[in-house]
Amino acid sequence: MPGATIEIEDVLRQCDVTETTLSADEKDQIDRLGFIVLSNVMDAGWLARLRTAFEADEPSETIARQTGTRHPADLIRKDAAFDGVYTHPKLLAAIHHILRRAFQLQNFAGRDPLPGFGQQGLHTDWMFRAPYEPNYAATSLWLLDDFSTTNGATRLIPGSHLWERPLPKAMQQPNANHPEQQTITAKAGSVLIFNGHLYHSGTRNDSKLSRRVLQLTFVAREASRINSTPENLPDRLTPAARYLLGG
Ligand SMILES: O=C(O)CCC(=O)C(=O)O
Repeated sequence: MPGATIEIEDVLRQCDVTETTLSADEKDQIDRLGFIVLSNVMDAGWLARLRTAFEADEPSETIARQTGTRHPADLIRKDAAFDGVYTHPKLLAAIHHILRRAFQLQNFAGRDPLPGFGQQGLHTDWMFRAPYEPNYAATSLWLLDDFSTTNGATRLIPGSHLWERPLPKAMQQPNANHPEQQTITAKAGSVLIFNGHLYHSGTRNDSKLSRRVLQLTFVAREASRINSTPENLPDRLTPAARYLLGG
């Protein structure tokens, strides 16, 4: 019905999210550790389509030469293969479990640290918040390549989303390592989802291999800086997809 309002509960239902989309163990891991790795989310055919669409992004090549990291952008307008990413039931169930209220996408782009590049300092994806405050952001990385210990995989500090004090500035420098940090290794086709208040970062790609991910950050709807439907969205997008994009 034109003009009908849609709520997050409708979106979750339309995207096939139910109470059991995540198991009790998965929810517990997200609560305690602040992250989860889901294996085999993308099958070989979908992975191949996503890789091809990722590589079709020519302007990002220019950016790569300057920063050493490619960031293919505007993905939704470029290829329908991306539609199933930000509307995936497991992803939405995990994001809703973290944020517990209406949310939307804040950022959806590729990230590909080329050999020799990609080291970041440990950071969170949202400002530090007091323990009594809710979570404001949640991020997901979709692995288009394997994550190994040498090709620039994500590092994170399990449980740091529950800290009552921010990480000291010196520990946030790219060359600093935290004793509790863990490097995530996983197969292409996996999805890493983490609380936006968890300390994490990309690491330097010390291999000759690529380490492409799709990077999605969701934020609580009331805190989003996107307050209307983005322009020129493809006609094929469902009402749920449009809502998730800020409409
Ligand atoms: O690509 C990664 O491993 C993490 C990237 C990240 O944390 C960022 O770009 O803020």
